[in-house]
Amino acid sequence: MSNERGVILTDMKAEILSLQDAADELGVHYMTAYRYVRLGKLVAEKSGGVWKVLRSDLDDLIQSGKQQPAAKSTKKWDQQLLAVLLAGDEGAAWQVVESALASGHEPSAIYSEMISPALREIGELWERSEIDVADEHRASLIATRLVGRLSPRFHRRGRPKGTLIVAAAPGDFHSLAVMMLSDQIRGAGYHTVDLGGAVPVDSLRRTVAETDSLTAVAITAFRPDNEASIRAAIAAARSATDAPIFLGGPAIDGPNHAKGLGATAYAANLDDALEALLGLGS
Ligand code: B12
Repeated sequence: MSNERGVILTDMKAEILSLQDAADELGVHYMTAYRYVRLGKLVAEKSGGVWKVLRSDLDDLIQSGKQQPAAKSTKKWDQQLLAVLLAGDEGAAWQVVESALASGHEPSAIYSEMISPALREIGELWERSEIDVADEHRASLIATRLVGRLSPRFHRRGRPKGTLIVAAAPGDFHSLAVMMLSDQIRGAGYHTVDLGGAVPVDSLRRTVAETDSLTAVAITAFRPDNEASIRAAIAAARSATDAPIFLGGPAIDGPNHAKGLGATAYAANLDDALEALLGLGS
């Protein structure tokens, strides 16, 4: 087993810990440390069926304090973000995000615990006609700008674990969700090709065919009335690769629905997709 710097780990036994030892030093449960590995926060490699962690990588995580935010609550911030998004106040929205960052929250938590829930709430308010569609557009544009500023922070050192293409099918303009998913996948250590919303099927097919060492394709679906396009997009991707094609998003009801549309597997979230990738031997 060798790490990315080409050091033979067998010569560095003292520098290698089990994941349980790493969890003990972090003061967290084994499953929490395992989740850090899955999310790309803690670098670990599997050797002989056992996770191994380099002392230097554990020290990096401890130094950066990245293990702490999980215990913190974003409650205070998510309500504030919702209020300023609804008010259309971009400056205040960035201040809320900056405050959350300053208090130790990671960009991934800002996406999953602040921006996503705020947008879901805004979608529900629109559906109940409590806000105008213009309010929803204004809020989602501000959210897009926040994501643009946070995106460069989803970067992980070292060689990418693989490459994922992320896209939405023709007719589905929910590109913000594609951006957010793409950032999160990049934060977990993969290279991403972000095609955004409403990708024409021929362009998707060509991109899939031209992408070297493709690990998987991730299709997001936010429009429930768009099944024919989703099916066509998946068929186009499938004609150009044997790599798994994941389908997720609020327009998909679960594994049977996803498979019925031609996907390899359903993914409710990034963790599911990463688990499934490992299960498929990638
Ligand atoms: C912003 C928004 C818009 C914006 C999109 C702007 C943009 N550039 O993206 C605009 C205003 C253009 C828009 C338009 C429409 N929208 Co709209 N929109 C939303 C809203 C509020 C937020 C979407 C978003 O970005 N969420 C943020 C993401 C990141 O949230 P998330 O779910 O947590 O995403 C994560 C997971 O789902 C997961 N995931 C998702 N897919 C996949 C795939 C894989 C493989 C994996 C691993 C994971 C994964 O990873 C994501 C990132 O962590 C939603 C509300 C909602 N519930 O989401 C409605 C919503 C999706 N829209 C809806 C509708 C009806 C429409 C319109 C038809 C009407 C309208 N509102 O004007 C049009 C359709 C336009 C079109 N042709 O596509 C409905 C869909 C109905 C339904 N039951 O599904 C929703 C749910 C609102 C509602 N409650 O009614 N919309």
